[in-house]
Amino acid sequence: MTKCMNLRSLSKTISQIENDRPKSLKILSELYAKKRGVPILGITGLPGAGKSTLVDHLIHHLRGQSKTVGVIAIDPSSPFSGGALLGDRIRMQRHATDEGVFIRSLGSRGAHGGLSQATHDAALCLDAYGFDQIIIESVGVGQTELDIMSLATTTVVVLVPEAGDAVQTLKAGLMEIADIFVVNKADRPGAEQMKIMLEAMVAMDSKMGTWLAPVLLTKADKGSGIAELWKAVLQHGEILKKDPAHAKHQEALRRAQFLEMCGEAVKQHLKEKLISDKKLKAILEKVAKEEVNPYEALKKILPSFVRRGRGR
Ligand SMILES: Nc1nc2c(ncn2[C@@H]2O[C@H](COP(=O)(O)OP(=O)(O)O)[C@@H](O)[C@H]2O)c(=O)[nH]1
Ligand SMILES: [Mg+2]
Repeated sequence: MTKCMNLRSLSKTISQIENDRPKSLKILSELYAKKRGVPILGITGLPGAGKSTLVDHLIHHLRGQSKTVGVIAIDPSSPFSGGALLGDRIRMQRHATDEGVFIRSLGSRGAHGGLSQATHDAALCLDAYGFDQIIIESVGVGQTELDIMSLATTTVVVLVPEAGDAVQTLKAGLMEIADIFVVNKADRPGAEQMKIMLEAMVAMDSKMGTWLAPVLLTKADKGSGIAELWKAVLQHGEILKKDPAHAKHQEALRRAQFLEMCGEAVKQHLKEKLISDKKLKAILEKVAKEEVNPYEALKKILPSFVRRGRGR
């Protein structure tokens, strides 16, 4: 990590990008030029599963190896960066004065191109600023999480012994994103059964030659199982380096991200036009009042945009 790292300026940079992405393209471009490809560990699972507690202990473990850690804690349901996320901060409080640790919360507020884009940008900042490891904690396993977790090099899905039913319903999404399963709160009854069930699921789902997601038991509040979890994360990272499918996957990811960036930029451009262009604004109002057919309006607007945009 660079010695001159300034956590305050990092925090300001992330806010600036979050608040006005279109105006931040220069900063993002400079950050991208400094990008080193730091591994990202994604931690997801239902609220209360113990993700933040696990992250807190993982930070401790990594700091013990003199590794610096940047954490992004996400709660899509939270309209603010705070609120429900306060719990995450408290859980990781003991690292607040450590210069080698940076923790940033992201809610859905102010996320210009959506939460997934905001997370991507924040992760880029952490990478460019020189952290050795990035961790993203994200609540739940909905579509937003699937998008966010696609940024992760390794994804850990955290469950608890009582989550048997949830596993059945969330099965498809979970299987797809989990590189490692953690059954946390292993001090409670049913942990071993849960592990057996997950292992059976993994065995059924896996294709020959690919990584078999291990199922680990942890007691995060006691720091138990953390070293084993970190070992599995490193093992997964090593396997990825040798897997040709991983490079292809990364390419597909960058392609999708770029398309999303383009779409977002066009949307922004259109929004600005709708405000400044009287003719467009009039059409928008007519659509709102159901005075025109929106599909006809779109057919009318679209060619004019293509023409106007040409050659620029
Ligand atoms: N019994 C038990 N409680 C735990 C364990 N790990 C975390 N907790 C508790 O579970 C609650 C939720 O933890 P938190 O890390 O905030 O969950 P998150 O919402 O997934 O981030 C807290 O009260 C933790 O102290 C564990 O292994 N066993
Ligand atoms: Mg949490």
